[in-house]
Amino acid sequence: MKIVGADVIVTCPGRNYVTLKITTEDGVVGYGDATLNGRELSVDAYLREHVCPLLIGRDARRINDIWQYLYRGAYWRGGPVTMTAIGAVDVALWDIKGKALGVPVYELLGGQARDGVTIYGHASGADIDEALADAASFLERGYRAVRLQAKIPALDATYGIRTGPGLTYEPATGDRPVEEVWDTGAYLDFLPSLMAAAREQLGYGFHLLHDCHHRLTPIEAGRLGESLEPYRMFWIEDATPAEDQAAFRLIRQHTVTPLAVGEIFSTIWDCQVLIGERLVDYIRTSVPHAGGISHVRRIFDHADLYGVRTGSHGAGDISPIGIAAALHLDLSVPNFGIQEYMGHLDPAGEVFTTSYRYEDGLLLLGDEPGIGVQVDEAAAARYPYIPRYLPVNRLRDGSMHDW
Ligand code: KDG
Ligand code: MG
Repeated sequence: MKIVGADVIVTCPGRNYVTLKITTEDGVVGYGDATLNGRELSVDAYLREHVCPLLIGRDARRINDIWQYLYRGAYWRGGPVTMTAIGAVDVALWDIKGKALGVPVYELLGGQARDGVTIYGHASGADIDEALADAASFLERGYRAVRLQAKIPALDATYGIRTGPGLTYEPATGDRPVEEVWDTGAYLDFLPSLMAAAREQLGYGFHLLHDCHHRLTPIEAGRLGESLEPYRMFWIEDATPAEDQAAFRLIRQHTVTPLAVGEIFSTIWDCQVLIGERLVDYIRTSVPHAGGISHVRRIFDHADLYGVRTGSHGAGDISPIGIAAALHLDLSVPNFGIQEYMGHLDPAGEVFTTSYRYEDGLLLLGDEPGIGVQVDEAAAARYPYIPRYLPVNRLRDGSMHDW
């Protein structure tokens, strides 16, 4: 089953997506998500210049060998660009294998361990009332878990907040990063009042999550976790800059609020200490950014040994292909925790047709062979790439601050 084509499709149907398309000699086509938010063209170039030519002529059935060839065979291994590129190849090959055998990928992973995948939605608002109204609308639609963010009153702008009622927030805007002012003290003082209001008005009958976006020091994270304990958070996410695994030892000393981290991790080595020392409760590595289904499955297996559950990243900058790939893994692993899901705004639906569907707080996969996402290349061509960037943060004195 020789690979005869490996092509990259870059498109911006509402936001930028990079898709790898692999074609075999017998005409089977597989797709992988190669989107790396704000660095889209670096993965496009890595694939086109350094990976696609090496795929031609290889046997598409040998996913493990191709993965090892691209990872072990590269002197400059690891990192988000390389691992996103490898992830796209891996998912496209799983897609091909499923289509060739006529089964959905989750069947190849051992079959379903659950009926559907519990997701959490993103609720936010310009103030507490607006954020709670948004959260209530998720609960009315059947969601059992909601991430809650609200604008910090003392700041002009806060990342992760939708721009108006009825809208979802878009993480990347503008052809250069917007500069926002960050104030940790104002954030730490405000957040308990948001979560207190959420529990008071919406009750305890749903999972409540919050994302700190890597902005705290370990002791600040400990203080935040402790201050939120009465509100029984499902997790606080990315409390401190994620590359410092040892920081979580200090956070753990101060709070029993569950911790999640890992959306920016690329390999199992990035979370080896975090998992092995049980320093986190949820690991957020995602299929597209951490080497595909093959590698993230290893991370999840490692996590299972230590009682750490999965909670994969699923923001809108992960394409429908990346989300679908995640769902196949979510459906099959023993230690599934939760899956983030922001959805995709139109006109993404013109380019990507998915077989997964929402029902009563869950995403359900059908029995379509492979990953279950079709790509309309003519539609993709109507939406050329547009440079878009996430904002950056400075303190009030002008210092750059962490994401
Ligand atoms: O590309 C980065 C975004 O996906 C990220 O900022 C969103 O933190 C995020 C999340 O948890 O969805
Ligand atoms: Mg996050």
